[in-house]
Parts: sequence; C-alpha cells; structure tokens
Amino acid sequence: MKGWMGKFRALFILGVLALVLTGCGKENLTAFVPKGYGAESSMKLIILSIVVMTFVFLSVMIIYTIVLFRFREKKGQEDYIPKQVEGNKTLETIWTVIPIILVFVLAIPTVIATFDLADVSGAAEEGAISVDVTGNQYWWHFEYQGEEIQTSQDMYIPVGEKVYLNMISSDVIHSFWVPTIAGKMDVNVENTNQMYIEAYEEGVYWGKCAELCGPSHSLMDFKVVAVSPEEYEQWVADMQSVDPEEEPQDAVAVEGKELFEANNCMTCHAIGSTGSNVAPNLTNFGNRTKVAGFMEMTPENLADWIQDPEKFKPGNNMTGTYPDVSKEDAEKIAEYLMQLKHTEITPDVAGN
Ligand code: HEC
Ligand SMILES: [Cu+2]
Repeated sequence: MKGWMGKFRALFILGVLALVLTGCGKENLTAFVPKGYGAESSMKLIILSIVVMTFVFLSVMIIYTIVLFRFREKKGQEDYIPKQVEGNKTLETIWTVIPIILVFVLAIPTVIATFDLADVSGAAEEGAISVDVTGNQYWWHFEYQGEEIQTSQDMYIPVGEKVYLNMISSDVIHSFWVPTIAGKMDVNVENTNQMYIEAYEEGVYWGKCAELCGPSHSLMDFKVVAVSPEEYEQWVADMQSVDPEEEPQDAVAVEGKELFEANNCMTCHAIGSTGSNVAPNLTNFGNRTKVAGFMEMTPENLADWIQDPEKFKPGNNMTGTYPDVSKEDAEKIAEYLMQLKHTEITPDVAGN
C-alpha cells in the first residue's frame, strides 16, 4: 500500500512540475505560439499527432474500462474461460486496418509539410533574400547575398517574406533553431543545408543552437529581428552606407578605437570589411540586442567580457588570445564598440 502511495505521489509531483514548468516558456522562444511559416506548419502537425494519440489512448482506456467491469467474476460463476475468438477475420481486420489508417493520417501531412519546408526553389527568383549562415563555436555569422552586408548574432529579416538560408559550419555540427518562427536544421561542416524562414509578425525572435557542440553550447544564442519591409529596406541601405573609417564622436571612444587596434582585436574581428572573420563582425555592434549573443547589453557587461570572456562562455575562441586588457582600457573599448551604431532600426528589446 505504502509503495503504491509513494509511486502515486511521485507521479503527482511530476505532473504538477510539468504543468508549472510549461509556464516558463518565453513568448519569443516557443514552438507552441507560432509566429512564422515553419513553426505554424510544425504546430499543425503537433496538433494532429496529439489528436490521433488522444483518440488511440481514449479508445484503449474506454475498452479497458468496459472489459474490466463487464467481465468481472460473477457470483456463482464456474466457467472462467472466455469465448475464444482466434482466427476471427472481422476482429483481425479491424485491428490491422485502423492502425494503418492512423499511420497514414499522420504520415501524409508530415511528408507533405517536410517537402514543402524543404522547397527552396524560390531562392532563385528575382528579389529573393538569401543569407549565408555560418555556425561557429559559439556564435552565428550572417552574410546577405548580393548586398555586401555582414552581421553576427542578430539577423534582420522583413516580415511576410521568405528568407532563404544557406547554412554551413566552420568547426563542428551546430543546429539552427528559431522555434517561434521556424523548424530546426543541422549546420554541417562539409555541406550546405538550405531552409527558409518567414516571420508573420514584427519582433525579436530568440534562436538557439540545438546540437550539443561544446561547453558553451547552451549559450550559443542568436536573434532574428523581424521588421516591416520598409524598415528592412532602410536597414539594408543603412548597413550598405557604413563608413568603417568613420571616427567616433567623443574622445573616450576615439581612445577606445586606438586601443581596439593596438590590442590586435582585428586579427579576429572585422569592422566593415576590414579585419578577419574568425570572430563576430562588429560593424553594427552597437545595434545588437546582446553581448556575445546572450548577455545584457550594458557597458559593464561588455567591459567584463573584453577582460575575461572565459568567465562567461567557457571554451570560447576569444579566451587567452590577446594581451591582458586593463579594466580602464576595456571600458574605453566598450565605449567605442557601443557607439558602432549605423541604423535607427533597432528592435524594441523590452521584454526580451
Ligand atoms: C583570437 C581571436 C580573437 C581576438 C584576438 C579577439 N576576439 Fe573578441 N571574440 C572572438 C570570438 C571567437 C568571439 C565569439 C565568442 C563567442 O561568442 O563564443 C568574440 C567575441 C567578442 C565580442 C562579442 C561580440 C558580439 O557580437 O556580441 C566582443 C565585443 C569582442 N569579442 C571584443 C574583442 C576585443 C575588444 C578584442 C581585443 C581586445 C577581441 N575581441 C579580441 C575572438 C577574438
Ligand atoms: Cu552550437
């Protein structure tokens, strides 16, 4: 009796926990409130599967309950062997055909959706937006084909339009996942995978690496910033007119720029097209929503990151690769980097 109670209690606690934890989802990081084509398509399949499974579960439970009561031992019952039904063609047919139908009900829409989501033929159409996406330990890089725009961490897209992604990895397998607007796809080293994303509503959608790729895998966050088509045009124009040589406005930032150059940050990072691509492109760093993809964008966080990235993202490729930067210098560099803003199109990050 006690054992049963114990089991029941564990189940109860798990049930409550499951209910409570489902409330922890973020609106912009959930597949259950789809705001894009791929996510909506997946959600329809999720609902279909749940309906089919609930039907199976209820059918079994109802038959089980009926059998339980109907075939209980009756008073004075002597014959315990029920009527034998082996070889009953009607029964055999029913329990073979119904599951086959259910499998088809699940399979046909799934296969149709899979092919639909894999159809990237629209990328060849005129005016289609194609972005080359590179997954790196532990950050994402985006290059807009034909636009000469490079960004890292935040990808801007216009709402209501399919954006085609050509995805590759520079090191190990990652997986590109923006649950609220799209399905997920692995990012491999040796071949380019293609998919498209489309957001229905403006917003900042959270992206996650969904393939264990190293100690900071869970911090490999990125954002998809969906703006109106007009704002997107403006963003493209703003990004294309960036003058990387432009001197910062105030004296601290000017000093920061000099320190940025003196500390060889550019052996890995690029501003505009000057520098290297083995680290996030910092051209529009001041427009980013986060530092290193996941930390709140504040001058303090940024200076801390510059001094000791290892503390925040263990195993990242910036750690230990440049001379010690003093707190004071880091703050000046931070000032400079935060001023690298080239567009007014900044997402409203409240609540994100
Ligand atoms: C050996 C290459 C290397 C050098 C040198 C280097 N970094 Fe980095 N940096 C990286 C890598 C790699 C990342 C991405 C880390 C991650 O998120 O996993 C990064 C991330 C950053 C970020 C966050 C970028 C973003 O998009 O949020 C900032 C800011 C930054 N570095 C500043 C600096 C500064 C300032 C210096 C010079 C003092 C510097 N880095 C030197 C490799 C380097
Ligand atoms: Cu990853």
